Amino acid sequence: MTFIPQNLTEEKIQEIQLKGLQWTVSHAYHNSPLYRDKFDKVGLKPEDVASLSILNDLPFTDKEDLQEGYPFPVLAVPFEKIVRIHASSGTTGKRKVLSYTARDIDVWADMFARCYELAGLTREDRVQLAVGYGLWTAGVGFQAGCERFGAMAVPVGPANAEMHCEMLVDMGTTVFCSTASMALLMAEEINRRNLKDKIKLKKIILGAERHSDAMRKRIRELTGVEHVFDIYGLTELYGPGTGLDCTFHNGIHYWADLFIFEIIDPDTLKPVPDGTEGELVVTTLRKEASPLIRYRTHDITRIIEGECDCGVPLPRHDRITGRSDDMFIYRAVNIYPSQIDHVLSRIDGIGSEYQIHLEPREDGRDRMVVKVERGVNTGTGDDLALAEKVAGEIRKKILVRSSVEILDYGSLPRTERKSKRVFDKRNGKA
Ligand code: DLL
Repeated sequence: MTFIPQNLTEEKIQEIQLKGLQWTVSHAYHNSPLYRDKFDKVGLKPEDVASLSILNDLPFTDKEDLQEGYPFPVLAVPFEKIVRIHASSGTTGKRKVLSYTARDIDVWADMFARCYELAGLTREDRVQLAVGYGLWTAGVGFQAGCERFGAMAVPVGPANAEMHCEMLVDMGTTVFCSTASMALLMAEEINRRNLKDKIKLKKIILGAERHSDAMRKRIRELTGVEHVFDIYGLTELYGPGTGLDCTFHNGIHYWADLFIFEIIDPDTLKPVPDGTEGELVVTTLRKEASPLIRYRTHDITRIIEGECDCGVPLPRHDRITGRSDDMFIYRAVNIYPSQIDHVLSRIDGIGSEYQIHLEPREDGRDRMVVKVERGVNTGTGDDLALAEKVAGEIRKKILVRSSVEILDYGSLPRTERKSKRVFDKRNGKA
């Protein structure tokens, strides 16, 4: 069973990428008015794509292009070739709707099967799916990949913890797939119900949102699983399954024969050297219905150089540390929520869950309140010292003052979807 391409060399990947880029540019130029317009504006024709170095000259696309083209943005095939659409949740502005041909669905299932293979699954595995079905890509993506791979899907969906626990025990589930938030929720539930010894769970595959080292560690401890894998993906790029970390957990292998990943500086829009953090920009090589050319994901990561010890000949990017658009400015300091994650992950005695509240004050100065849960078996006696410690570390590492509230373990909301961490109530913001 090999879904992951073997015998790929760097030269071979570049060869595939150049062919794929030539096909995509020609396909998009001839079939999508949006792309033709973008190319005409910079005076480029498909014939100009003679080497991969031209990538830097190609125009970017961004979420506004998809939103303006609602409901069928960047469409490059006639309607009779579309067999399905998906849409992203779209918290701001219009939803982004992406279309799929039968071949797109097929490529996506293959791509996802690679993830299960990389995570070391076999056909004996029983894979419980706790992600949402419907317009979101997650449910059907995980399921189609599982069926293509040949393991047994247990498609519970985002049901309640009760139902999940029942299925974990009764179905002998070995692999659990969900958002990072749902994985934590379930890990706590497994612990609360003392199910650790009654279940056969070996692996958790989680993604869809940034999560901290502390959160992964907590999930592993509570469930006793061997591995927690980080799966990346976005609706625009088929959905979940664009890559996964291998059992060495040293970066996310991505499918460089299906898309090109570039990392750019989000301010200058210029590529950064390998190893440097920046914004991930993606170009698809085989996508028919909604091809992407230099699409700005706004996700922050870096390319990890060198070969992985696992021997898989596909390149790696680091975990997603945040989004270029989730930065907030507080007292003239630019802060990413991941920086707070990072600080909290390294302090003993607190849990992995937190919220950042930005509030206006009467004197006109804003206030940042960081609400953090006490560690699971920690008493209230040390709250004051703990709060001071957290505030002190935030001040030392991020250079801002904050008020820290220590809350009971489990008191912050748990969700089966993506968690909201920043609540900005300044100047009429939400
Ligand atoms: O979240 C697809 C997905 C579902 C991936 C389930 C993994 C598991 P969207 O709703 O379009 O698609 O959201 C995509 O979620 O641009 C990232 O900001 C974030 N994201 C996805 N996976 C990860 C991850 C799905 N592993 C957006 N780590 C992306 C951090 C992630 N952030």
